[in-house]
Amino acid sequence: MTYAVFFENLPAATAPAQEVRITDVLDPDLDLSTFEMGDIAFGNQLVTDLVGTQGGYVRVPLTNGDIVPDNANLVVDIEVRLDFGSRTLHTLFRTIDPLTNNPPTAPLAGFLPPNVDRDGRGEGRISFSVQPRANPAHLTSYANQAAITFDGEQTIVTNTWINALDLTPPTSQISPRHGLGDQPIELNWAGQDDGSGVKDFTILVSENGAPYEVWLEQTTQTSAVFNGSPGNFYLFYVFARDNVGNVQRTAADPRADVNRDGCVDDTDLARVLSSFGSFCTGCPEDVTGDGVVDDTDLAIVLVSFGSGC
Ligand SMILES: [Ca+2]
Ligand SMILES: [Ca+2]
Ligand SMILES: [Ca+2]
Ligand SMILES: [Ca+2]
Repeated sequence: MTYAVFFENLPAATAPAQEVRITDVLDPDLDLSTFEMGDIAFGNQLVTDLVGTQGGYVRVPLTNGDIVPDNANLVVDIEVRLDFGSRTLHTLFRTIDPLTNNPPTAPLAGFLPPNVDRDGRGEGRISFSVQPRANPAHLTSYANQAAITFDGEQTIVTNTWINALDLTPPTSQISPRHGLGDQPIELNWAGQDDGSGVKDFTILVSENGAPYEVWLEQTTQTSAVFNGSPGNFYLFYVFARDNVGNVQRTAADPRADVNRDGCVDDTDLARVLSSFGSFCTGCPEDVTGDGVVDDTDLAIVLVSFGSGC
């Protein structure tokens, strides 16, 4: 995960900022050993010296003397330190007069001028990346919030940015699951997702027991009317996708997944065997939908055995 913390010396400020301090306590679910600094920027300067490190120090000559006349020959010292014990990233920008190694005495000297016209001259950022701990649990969340202090004044906290892991696919159902093409078939479907939420659905249809084909792909609709051909028999199947791309488990030939759990296994086989020879209309054990549970249905389950599991 990559984070950036932005800061700005407000356009209404009366003087450039000489010192900016940023602290950021990193979420307990992050693996600090994977921490790496990214680039640092302020005004028109891009500082890449600390990229890939876990901290360090860099001295950057100020180049904004035309905007801030008092800045001639000044530098900004940037120090980044990751305290593993408190899980805190400390970043300090300090304007320094290299002749004295102290902050400049001119009151209008400083590395970050007021962000006049919002043109970027008074903006800065730090960036870093850090990875989640290994094998995170579903719904683990990663919260980040930084605190920024200008010239020892009041501390401003940023918005809290939250990322959450969604590791499980959604589920969905369609009704009815079968119908005759003699009249339009009104279909309704719905889905549930634990995490990011259902994004869309794909609806499959099987005509007269043939393998399923896509009817509606990745639709956000939850109902539609299917117009078939008179005398033909149709089976319907839905699977859903969530907002981070987890797709509901689906057998390669969904006809064979009698109990609709996404996997063709001995449960499905047992249901076909226990109904073997019986007549039914639209029962899931009648895989082909021809009204009888027979060896054709059994063969489809056997050929698909293990699919989606
Ligand atoms: Ca957390
Ligand atoms: Ca999910
Ligand atoms: Ca199954
Ligand atoms: Ca059949």
